[in-house]
Amino acid sequence: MYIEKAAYAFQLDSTPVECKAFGNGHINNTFRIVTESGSKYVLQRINKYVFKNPIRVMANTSAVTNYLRERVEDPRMTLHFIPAKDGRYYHKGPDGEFWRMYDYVGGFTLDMPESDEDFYQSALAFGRFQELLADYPADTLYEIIPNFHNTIDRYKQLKESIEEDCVGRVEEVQEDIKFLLDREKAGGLLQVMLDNGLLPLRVTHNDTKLNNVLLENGTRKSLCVLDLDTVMPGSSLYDFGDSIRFGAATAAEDEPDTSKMTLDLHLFEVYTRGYIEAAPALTDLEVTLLPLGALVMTLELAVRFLKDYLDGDLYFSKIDYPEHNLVRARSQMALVADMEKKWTQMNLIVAQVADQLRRK
Ligand code: GN1
Ligand code: MG
Repeated sequence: MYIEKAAYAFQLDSTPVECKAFGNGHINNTFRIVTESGSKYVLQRINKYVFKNPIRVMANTSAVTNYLRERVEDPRMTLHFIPAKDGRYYHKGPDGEFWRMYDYVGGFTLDMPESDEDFYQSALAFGRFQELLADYPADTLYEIIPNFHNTIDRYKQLKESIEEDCVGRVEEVQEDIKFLLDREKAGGLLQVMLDNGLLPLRVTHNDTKLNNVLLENGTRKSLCVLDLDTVMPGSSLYDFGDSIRFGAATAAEDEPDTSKMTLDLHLFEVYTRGYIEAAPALTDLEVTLLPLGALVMTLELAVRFLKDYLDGDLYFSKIDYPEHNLVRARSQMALVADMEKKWTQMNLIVAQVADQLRRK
């Protein structure tokens, strides 16, 4: 297999001797490499269907991590990409696939928080990421996936897929479509505010799931944020919202029993506290709109999963059974419905936490 050969292309400290599949991301293929001297690295093949221009992905991620390296207290607090033997931060294989390598620093990731503290630590990690990059010129970064969190555009794409109905699945999802279209206006609100300058454009991570935070073995303190492929200009509310969608939910993203899917208000408060504490650069409007960030991101993922189900699972192609993306979409819709029920409490929590932590 080419994986081992790809490993040889990078400037490792000695010969690679072990290579094992690693991690559980939806998009890239990841391997852990051990060299003769015992050093460990992470090798990834970049998904070219999702990332049309892997060279730009590596330009963004290497620029941001090199910037962060000069500002963190501990080198483990940012990823460290390893150049290939030709000095580039990627290696292109003979089949046109792109590979990249970074230091493996140990630690672990979680799909569900095991304690409040785990989730709080993830909020600190994403808040710090936001804060450390507050002065980074966002407009110098490539927009890796255009309109990635532009929910207005996501709705447009969903409607196109409904129109095309290319695998004949539209009829069975009429109620789901109605649920999403009924909320189209709310879904587009953040984008409207970004477009008219009410919300600042920031360097954002854009994929702030709990399992993208590396925790230190033993202390369980957050070390750094992983999976920087979608780092690009965006809104802090996307980052906050995606963390809540994934980590403050009472069930997994693909839980088939939607009655199990609710928002845990206590975890919502825990994350809000950590994020506001670690990112004082947030504006008052950003803080006020944090609950909307959670709602919009959850709605957006429902739209994306449903669109992909209608397209025949082209984007979220790692599915375990034919309805997997429909199940994912429905779990997200259940979470939206529960957030709507808890809307007043969510806003009250944010107001109270902000009052405690941001009082001048
Ligand atoms: C994808 O690769 P992974 O699993 O971290 C997706 C995110 C979704 C997420 C849903 C580039 O992230 O946007 O929120 O799945 N990443 C991309 O689990 O589309
Ligand atoms: Mg990931």
